[in-house]
Amino acid sequence: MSTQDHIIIVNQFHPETLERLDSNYQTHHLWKLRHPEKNQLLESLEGHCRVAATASWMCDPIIYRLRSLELIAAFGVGVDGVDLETTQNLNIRVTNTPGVLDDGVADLAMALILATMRNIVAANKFSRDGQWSEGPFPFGTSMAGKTLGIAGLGRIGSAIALRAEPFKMSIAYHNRQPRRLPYTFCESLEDLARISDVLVCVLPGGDETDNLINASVLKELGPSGILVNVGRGNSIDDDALIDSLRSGSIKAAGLDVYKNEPQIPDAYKTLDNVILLPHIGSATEETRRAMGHLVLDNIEAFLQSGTLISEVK
Ligand code: NAP
Ligand code: 8YV
Repeated sequence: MSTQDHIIIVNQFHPETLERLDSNYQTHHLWKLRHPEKNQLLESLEGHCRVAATASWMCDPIIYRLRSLELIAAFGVGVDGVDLETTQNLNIRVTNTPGVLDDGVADLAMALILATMRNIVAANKFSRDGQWSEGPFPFGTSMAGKTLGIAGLGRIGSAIALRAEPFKMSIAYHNRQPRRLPYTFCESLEDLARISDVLVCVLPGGDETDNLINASVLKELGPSGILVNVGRGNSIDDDALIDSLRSGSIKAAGLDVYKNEPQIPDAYKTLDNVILLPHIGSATEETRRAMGHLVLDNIEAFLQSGTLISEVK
């Protein structure tokens, strides 16, 4: 391994991975600089820096100015932070971290499904506030016999389906293309919502998925329906979801992701029937470490042989 290779660290992501990058390469932390200094750094690296590492959900477009840049190694699977049209035009290759986070994100989706169906957060408060002595906690909803609809049945969606099966849930899904799986395929999100008791969104970010979970999908989900989002916040029409939760036209929601993170629309915080998590789907020690390994392995493979382990195509 060469410690002579220069790597731009675009932003702050996983501290342990950043430490490994710092010890393996000559790193340049772009995020620590102000704008004029960023330009100076890029000029000084021109011609002898080929690699940048970034969080997958955000990047700094200034790096596209570095003409010698050949690889952006992203920490995360959803590369909505990287401008893939620009990287393609500039012949910059992009890697992400697929697969290694499926279990972590699927576990969190199950936690949100259970927490919303059994109203776990409110039950905890109920116990602590001494309300039990005044009467029993309201009943929740059983998972067995219910239908879990998965919007975006890819790697993570499949891991969620595998977990939901032993809970005796039936699985239905919507993708652009049906897959060879023993689950019910729905041509549209409305069709999926209509037959779902719980609708889990695992759609990727980007223009194509903007506001796909809208008022008409939520209407089909209906007053006993639950929405969980562990994909990207842009897929949800927030106004429509807030209206639906407020009016009871859906029962509850569990959200891990939002449009303008780390901002969460204040209206959600006024509602008792929504659980709000701070984008922690992949946030376990083990998962984040595995993501970091894949970032480093991609960079090392590229520098050694020009190959990549997980290239975004
Ligand atoms: P994946 O394997 O590519 O699965 C995405 C699925 O979505 C595919 O099956 C795809 O099927 C479907 N899809 C894509 N665009 C669609 C559209 N416009 N309409 C309907 N279906 C569409 O990706 P993954 O690894 O499961 O990751 C999914 C997303 O989860 C990531 O992109 C990221 O945004 C999010 N994520 C969140 C966390 C978290 O911490 N909460 C962690 C990791 C990832 P078709 O191609 O057939 O449409
Ligand atoms: C992380 C994610 O929160 O992989 C993704 O797409 O959203 C999450 O794993 C993020 O990548 C951390 O930088």
